[in-house]
Amino acid sequence: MTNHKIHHIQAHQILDCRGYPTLEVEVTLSNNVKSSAQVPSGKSTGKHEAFELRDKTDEYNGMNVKHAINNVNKIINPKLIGHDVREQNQIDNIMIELDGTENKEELGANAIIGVSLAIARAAASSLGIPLYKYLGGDNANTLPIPFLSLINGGKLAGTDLEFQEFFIVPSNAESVSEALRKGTEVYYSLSKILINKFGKSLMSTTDEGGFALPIREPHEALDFLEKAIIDAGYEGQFKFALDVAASHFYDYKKNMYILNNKELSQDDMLNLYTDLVSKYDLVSIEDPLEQDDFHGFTELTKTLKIQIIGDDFLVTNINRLKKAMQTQSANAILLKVNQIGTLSEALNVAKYALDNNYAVQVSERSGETEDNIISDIAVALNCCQMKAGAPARSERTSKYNRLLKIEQELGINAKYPTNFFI
Ligand code: 2PG
Ligand code: MG
Repeated sequence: MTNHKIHHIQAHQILDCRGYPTLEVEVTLSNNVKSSAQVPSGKSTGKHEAFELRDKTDEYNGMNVKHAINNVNKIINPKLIGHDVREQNQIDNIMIELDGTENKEELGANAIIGVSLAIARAAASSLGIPLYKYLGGDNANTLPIPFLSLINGGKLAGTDLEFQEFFIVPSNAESVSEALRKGTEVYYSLSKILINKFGKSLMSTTDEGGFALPIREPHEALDFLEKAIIDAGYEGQFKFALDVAASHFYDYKKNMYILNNKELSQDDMLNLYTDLVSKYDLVSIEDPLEQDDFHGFTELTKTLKIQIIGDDFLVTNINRLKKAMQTQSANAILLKVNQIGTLSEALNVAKYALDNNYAVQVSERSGETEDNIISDIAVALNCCQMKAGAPARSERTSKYNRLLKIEQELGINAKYPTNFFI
């Protein structure tokens, strides 16, 4: 009789891909199974996200997480010892109650999510099944279409390009491995184009491994992507997507978007998107408007008729998702586990979305670690889409590599969607 009880939980500090401290949490069970999880961190965060606890001391420029680590080791650990690790919901609820605040500011969402993810991994290991099967059951076998973020601006780059992410979306691959191969080849051809155009010294990458370019206009970035696809020999085999992250260039006093020193109203933004959709094969836009503009999202979703994803807008939060559904604002939600702070809450939001015809895109954070749990979550949900940055740099490729591993493991049972959008 296997004993799946929690024996000990221990957090320690590691560094994320930006060199900032974060937590790694290790769970040890009575049967000696050990599993761990590492906690990611956002930079272009939504104002309604769960609270990330940082120490605000001199160490690491105020970014240390000793307090959050202490909360895991001294407060959460003693409360969870002896609990059955398979009781994910119950364990998450204990932590939510222990924290006692609306946005997890007492213990820190970074402390809580680290435990929550490590618990899920330990349960799967203890049962001897892969995590995607543990979370999604026997039907968890659809690999997601990877949204590959090749050019970045906004808060993820030190350039004048305000839109945050420009993606290529493989649209006619037969498997995730084929999609990744073609996407990565486009990344190589893009880098050649950029060296020719701007010179080697201007080649720099951003927080997510995409390129940082001395350009300002969204259409310039899309033109580079189009050319890179053609040069790689894949004309017509990719579509495009954007994460605009519009809140960060919204002026709350003027109620205007400030793009390239011009003031744009909500209508102007809608016209800009309509124009881009008519010129490029653009199939998905994330956060096209300011994060509290439900009315604007309704208008835009109705008019553009493509996938509109809420990230800062919906923050993986069930209440905001329900409000969006009532007002028909957006038609997809970005799923970031640390935005809400427990795995159970994140999975509930995702299932609620999928059950009600909202699409779900599983996402990394700009401050990532080598942890690849989001790939298992994407497969568990059969949600058909995932973004993890550029297909370069280990904190990104760890996720894509995990998809390749799952594809191998599933063998002939692996499915790959022909389409992701509504
Ligand atoms: C986003 C993300 C990740 P961050 O806005 O979607 O791509 O950025 O993790 O900084 O919120
Ligand atoms: Mg975003």
